[in-house]
Amino acid sequence: MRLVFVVGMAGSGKSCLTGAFSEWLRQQEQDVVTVNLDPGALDLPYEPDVDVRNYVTVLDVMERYGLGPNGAMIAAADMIATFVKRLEVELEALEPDLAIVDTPGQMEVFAFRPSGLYIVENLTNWPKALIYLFDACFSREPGNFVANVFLASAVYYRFFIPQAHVLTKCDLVEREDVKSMVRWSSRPKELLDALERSLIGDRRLIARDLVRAVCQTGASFPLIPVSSTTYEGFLNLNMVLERLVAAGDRYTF
Ligand SMILES: Nc1nc2c(ncn2[C@@H]2O[C@H](COP(=O)(O)OP(=O)(O)OP(=O)(O)O)[C@@H](O)[C@H]2O)c(=O)[nH]1
Ligand SMILES: [Mg+2]
Repeated sequence: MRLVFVVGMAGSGKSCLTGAFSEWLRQQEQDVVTVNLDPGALDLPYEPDVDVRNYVTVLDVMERYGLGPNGAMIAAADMIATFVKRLEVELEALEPDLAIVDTPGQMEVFAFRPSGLYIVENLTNWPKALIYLFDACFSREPGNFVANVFLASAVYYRFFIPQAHVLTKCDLVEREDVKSMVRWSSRPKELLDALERSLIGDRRLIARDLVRAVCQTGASFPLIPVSSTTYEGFLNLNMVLERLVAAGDRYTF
């Protein structure tokens, strides 16, 4: 049994990837279940097997405590921590080979509040990994790509579990752009060259320093291009996840 958390910026494709990748894995005869940890989700593109909204929803929290949507989102995400044991009982009863966990829309609520770390550490003692999503539409600008690299390293530094990096929505951008982003992700020199061409002045200097700082940590972010619409790249993603979790070590792909 393994647990894989799907994390990325708002709208980066977490829920679609959870739905499409689980569907693809089922077609490969894998025993996979989906977990929704987003208490604010209204419509999901999949039917979760375990759903935090059975315990807490953002709408309920808004009504009960008179909070606005943002405050209620934070409160609801923190409340999830108190339901971890119940979620775990549900998951263990299903005994899947793999559980894919969709996380709250606003990544910072999950990644940078204490409750998110508590959930990742305490939801089962199964081997765990994380998929960090780069939205191809957002990341094709070199400056945005660097911002995403920085966020991906912050998430790795935060959870410290094996982390795979996925370029989502590849069906929406040109093939050449996909190739460029994949090259930037494994060859920092090419990313630095792209920054030279696209940014000027202090922004260029800062972006360059950010890339170098991430390189110095030794973390690497080779991107796996995927599409939740065409299922492109799911074979690669599955292989990387199997290697990551089997290795039982703490490093990134
Ligand atoms: N064409 C295409 N659209 C995608 C893909 N993945 C996601 N989308 C679209 O991107 C939008 C956001 O996708 P979601 O899966 O809801 O993203 P999310 O990260 O779960 O979003 P929040 O939970 O609201 O932050 C939706 O309109 C999806 O239809 C993809 O691979 N291809
Ligand atoms: Mg979502």
